[in-house]
Amino acid sequence: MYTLLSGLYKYMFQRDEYCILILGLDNAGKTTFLEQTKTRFNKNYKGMSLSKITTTVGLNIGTIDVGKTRLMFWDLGGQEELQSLWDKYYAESHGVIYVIDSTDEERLSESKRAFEKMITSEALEGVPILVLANKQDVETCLSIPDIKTAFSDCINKIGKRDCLTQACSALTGKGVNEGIEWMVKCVVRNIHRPPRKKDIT
Ligand SMILES: Nc1nc2c(ncn2[C@@H]2O[C@H](COP(=O)(O)OP(=O)(O)O)[C@@H](O)[C@H]2O)c(=O)[nH]1
Ligand SMILES: [Mg+2]
Repeated sequence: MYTLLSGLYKYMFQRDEYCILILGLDNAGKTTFLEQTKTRFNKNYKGMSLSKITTTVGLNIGTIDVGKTRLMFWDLGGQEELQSLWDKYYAESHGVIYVIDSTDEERLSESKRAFEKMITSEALEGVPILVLANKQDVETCLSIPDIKTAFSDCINKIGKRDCLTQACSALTGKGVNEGIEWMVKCVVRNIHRPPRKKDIT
């Protein structure tokens, strides 16, 4: 009887919570993506003006609910000296969103190096990765095939995990819902990292 009631309580009042890291070089659009996501998924959220976002030093946190799934985002600073802090968060995370600035060809190889270092980290084994080719609203930006070619020697390091490259504009919101919905599906079915159980508040 107790099991039945506690199961019912959990069904009614608990939600599965997943931690998602938002990584990528500084200026890639991570914080803009987080604000855009919160604006789209939280009905009453009045976000800051996207054009007024400034460099992140430290960490931005945001939460969205998609049905009974709660995603908690950690948007970490991407400057070189802050990248060394990323791996402190790996063991806690259920998914990674890696943001690339598709207009910055000059720093593409730097972004690839940071990506490679991240995906080869043992603490992230099996964790789904959404690669966002951001700033696709800029006409002269690199295309998805261009970016996939530049990142091609990372492919065999991705291992057994879900990985999707999604064209996106954090500024206009294009591709944001598709990316988030994909991530929700992946974390929910990933049996290697159980969610945290949280009472609905
Ligand atoms: N055109 C365009 N600019 C963007 C987009 N996303 C971010 N930006 C701009 O890129 C700059 C850096 O964005 P920010 O979110 O602070 O990057 P972060 O350092 O990765 O958090 C800002 O000037 C943003 O307005 C996008 O999708 N399109
Ligand atoms: Mg930022």
